[in-house]
Amino acid sequence: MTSFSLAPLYLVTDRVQTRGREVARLLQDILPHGRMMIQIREKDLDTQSLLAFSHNIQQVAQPYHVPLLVNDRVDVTLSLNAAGVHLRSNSLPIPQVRSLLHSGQWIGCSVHSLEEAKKAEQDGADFLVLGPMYDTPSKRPFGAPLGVRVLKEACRSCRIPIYAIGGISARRVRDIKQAGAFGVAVISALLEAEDVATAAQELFLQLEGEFDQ
Ligand code: TZP
Repeated sequence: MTSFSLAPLYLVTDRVQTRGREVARLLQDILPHGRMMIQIREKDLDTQSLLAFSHNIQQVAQPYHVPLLVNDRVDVTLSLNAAGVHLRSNSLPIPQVRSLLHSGQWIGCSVHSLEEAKKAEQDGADFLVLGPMYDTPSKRPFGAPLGVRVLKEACRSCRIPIYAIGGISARRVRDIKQAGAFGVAVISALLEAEDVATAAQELFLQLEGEFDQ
């Protein structure tokens, strides 16, 4: 497997949140603007459709050396020889997944509290995605957003990189970085943008900015 390094922008796919545009087509406009990673998160696709979708994204991303992770599906990750798998709270446990992956493949893990973050780090996750940080429509049924205070505590308590997710836009990146996060994970800030190239440029500009800690 090619060795990759983590990038500060983590795009999470949702092919029904693109205003009717193909994710692969949008990526062609996004990828030239900076270093990112992609998580395939298409929970409703059957296995073969998911494999085909992911393979297509992998082909588009490969020339840019973009690490690709697959949500929950260790089998699809292995079949694509992807950079890693992204686990959710009801996925196979981290130690079991670790024993199935090749060395060098990553385990990213979604967490929703400080306690979950600490546990996932102890269990051997390579990086965490903590959220929802701010209000975001798809997560309203699960209660109030965590807010930057919890992010700050998690960044102080954990040594592995943490990405913030949920309602992240370019104008919120400064606060997220000042809280100590390694990066941001987004769906709508990129995939729902009318002009995805400009949206990507704005996010990269903010992510690369130097802020007072
Ligand atoms: N996990 C926590 S919030 C969220 C996920 C998958 C949705 C993020 O979507 P957006 O559009 O970036 O707020």
